[in-house]
Amino acid sequence: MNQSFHEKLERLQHSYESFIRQKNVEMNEDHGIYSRYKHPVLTAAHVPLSWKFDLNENSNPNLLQRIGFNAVFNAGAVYFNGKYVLVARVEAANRKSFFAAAESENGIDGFEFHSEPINIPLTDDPDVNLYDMRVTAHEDGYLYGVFCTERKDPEAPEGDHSSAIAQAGIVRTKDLKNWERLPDLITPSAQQRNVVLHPEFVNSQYMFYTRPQDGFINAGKGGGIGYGFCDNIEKAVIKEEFILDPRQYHTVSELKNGLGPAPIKTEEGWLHLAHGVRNTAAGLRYVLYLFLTSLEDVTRVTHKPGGYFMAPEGIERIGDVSNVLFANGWIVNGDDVYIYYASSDTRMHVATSTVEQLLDYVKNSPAEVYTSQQTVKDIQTLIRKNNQQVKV
Ligand code: M1P
Repeated sequence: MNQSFHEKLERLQHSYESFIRQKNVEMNEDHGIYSRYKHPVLTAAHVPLSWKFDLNENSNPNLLQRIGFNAVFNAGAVYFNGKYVLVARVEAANRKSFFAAAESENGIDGFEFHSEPINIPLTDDPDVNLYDMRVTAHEDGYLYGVFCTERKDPEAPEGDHSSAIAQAGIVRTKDLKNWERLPDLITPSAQQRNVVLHPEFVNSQYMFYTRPQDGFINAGKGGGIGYGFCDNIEKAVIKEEFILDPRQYHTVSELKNGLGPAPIKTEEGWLHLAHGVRNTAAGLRYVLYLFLTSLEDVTRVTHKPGGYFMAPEGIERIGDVSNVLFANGWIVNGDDVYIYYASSDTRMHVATSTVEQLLDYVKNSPAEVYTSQQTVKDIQTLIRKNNQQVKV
């Protein structure tokens, strides 16, 4: 109990070091599409001690934590200089989110934060809160970060301290250390979240995936995952938005959806990871799904399996906002794919798969059907195919 400052510090450092050096363990799952891992890859407990404690005995003789951290989640991801880098949403105890990069040698364990969080420059209209960066390595040579920037709604009625305006902020870097802020994206929609930059020019223009929404929480009339084009990323204006992947009644994304990371280019099309949201008696449920768009026309969906690809399981179900899986980062390295997903707005996990497995899943799983009867028919088709094979 009566430990000296140095004993307390040594105990803290020892438990922190052994925690971040913990090896991860691949879990076997019968579906064969991807593997989960036993331990989350990045959490509030990974935040360095020097961000939390004043480590000077004179100014902090009781070695009390000075700054608290609530969660680390919704990370963008990029393979950079031979390292797997996550640009995570770190939420301090004061509710403010900011970005911090953490890197690992193998992408599944050993993630360590860079020495300091990322300081995003302000625009003329200062942001109150920043979150959910999508990192895109664009063919123009920059790494772009497109993120949600939030400010209080100036039209909020007196006494309403919750209404906010969400828009897409844009930064770019070449070294993940110095970030240049560009003007926020302008679109025809009242609010935007889940905006993502496509990695290649399309007809010599920058292409953004959008998620038009009427209000801060509700997508309202916003029809789903959208897209639009702009000529100049340094003053990005989308004049017209189109819908790529609509929301539909009685699907996993009937309430809202949003693109995750920038799509992966494969020989058979652009592979997209997205989240879908539906309402339940227990609140909103966020799941992940995949779809493929054409290489010739990136705005044409060629394959989309019905239902979800990943849904919250076990401990993933519980957190600050429970029953949520959200992914805005993945890394492809050769054929291997590292899917970085957050659970319940609390912690980051990894799931691994391959381009081959994901394309097989996307192309050969039954497409969305809209009735119970058609669902039964899909199952019967599979059973009868299997029965025929048994007879042969
Ligand atoms: O709380 C779940 C998620 O809610 C929002 O996502 P969306 O706009 O798609 O509903 C975001 O605030 C996201 O950060 C959060 O994880």
